[in-house]
Amino acid sequence: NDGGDAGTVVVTRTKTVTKRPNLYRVLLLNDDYTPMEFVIHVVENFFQKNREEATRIMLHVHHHGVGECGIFSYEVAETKVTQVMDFARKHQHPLQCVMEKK
Ligand code: TYC
Repeated sequence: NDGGDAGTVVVTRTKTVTKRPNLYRVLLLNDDYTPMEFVIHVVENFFQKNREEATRIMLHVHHHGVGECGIFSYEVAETKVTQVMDFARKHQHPLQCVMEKK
């Protein structure tokens, strides 16, 4: 050998490091005043559920006090909460929407 790199083979192996995204549940809370129809509308329009699924979620919240509308990254969950809260306020309903870390 001449002291150069002739005959040297470098093998590089890469270890994949995957980071699971932090996920957040977006929840609706029950109250005595928000109309059922309004809640169904919210679930259909902000959480892309069909009428049947939206009705099921609304009734779950109505009977159990709280219910899940979806699971999202932090940014998306925060946007959903803001959109729902702004929409409820605009229509003068006390509907509450919150997020919690999964
Ligand atoms: N409890 C309300 C009523 O009887 C309906 C309702 C359901 C309100 C779900 C809020 O997140 C809610 N009109």
